[in-house]
Amino acid sequence: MSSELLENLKKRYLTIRNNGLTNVLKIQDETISAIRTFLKKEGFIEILAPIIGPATDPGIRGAKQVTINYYGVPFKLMSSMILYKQMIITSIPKVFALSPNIRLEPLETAKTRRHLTEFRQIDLEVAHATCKEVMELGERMLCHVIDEVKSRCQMELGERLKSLKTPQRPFKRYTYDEAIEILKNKGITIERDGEIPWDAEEALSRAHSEPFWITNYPMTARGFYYMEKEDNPAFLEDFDLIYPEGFGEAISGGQREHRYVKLVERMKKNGENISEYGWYLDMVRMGIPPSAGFGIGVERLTRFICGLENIWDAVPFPKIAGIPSP
Ligand code: ASN
Repeated sequence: MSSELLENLKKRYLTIRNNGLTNVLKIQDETISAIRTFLKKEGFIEILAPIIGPATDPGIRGAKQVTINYYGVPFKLMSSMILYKQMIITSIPKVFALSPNIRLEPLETAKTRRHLTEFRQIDLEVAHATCKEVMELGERMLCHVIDEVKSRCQMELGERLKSLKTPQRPFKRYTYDEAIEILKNKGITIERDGEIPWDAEEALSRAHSEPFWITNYPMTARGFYYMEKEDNPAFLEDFDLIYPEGFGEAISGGQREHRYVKLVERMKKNGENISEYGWYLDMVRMGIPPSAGFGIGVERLTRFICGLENIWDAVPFPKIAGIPSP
């Protein structure tokens, strides 16, 4: 990252005055409104997201959680509200929140142009739903948002208005194994039990002109809360949606493990300290409904819609790994 860019980020109070950013923020506002309208029509209720709690999402791809001292008790800043989504669907079967997340990403993510250490996701959960159902919902939601923003923000989108196309449904679906094969044919080899690295994911994204799904990531690569595939427990009932044109990951989600015994087994396999999950395990022991859901990153969606090179131009007050900006 150039030192000029670094200075720019630290002096956001100057760069925020340029027209480009004003347009982006108007588009972001319409994007969020369009998602809210869509989800409410689908019967979802919006709740207020938690910001701190005794435990948070450990499945954050190498990023670190932040712990604070809450009256003598260690508390976490939410890295995602997944555990709380499983709590709320015991009372509201279709729920979403605009949830702020903090993840101390590794320093090298400053170069991916799509990682923030403070970001927001529209996080949703549906009781008794399957992966297939929430993936279909995600497709309709993305198409709706693009249609709405294109009709409401013609001036603000400028040149991007022409190149931003409403995707064709249904989106293409690859399993993780198929994605690994495609990468192999491109000369990129990946261990079959890990995450798809950021640059490989970007290469895959660049090779597509429409968004596409990758399903069934390996159990060893993701959080304990995704259900194992019944016919092949080494892989999960989960999915990512990848934007085309090199923009990379859009959505991450899956079906949840709601069975107490299985969940404890998974936590142990993932090396979790069970004693840190007090309320969560008490709740699951009492019984929670099966569910599926996902989160869509708001800044990444803005970056894609606006066709921006850098994620830090898709947020008013960007926080990038290693840069102490306002
Ligand atoms: N929001 C994701 C989900 O619903 C979890 C995450 O952000 N890691 O599965």
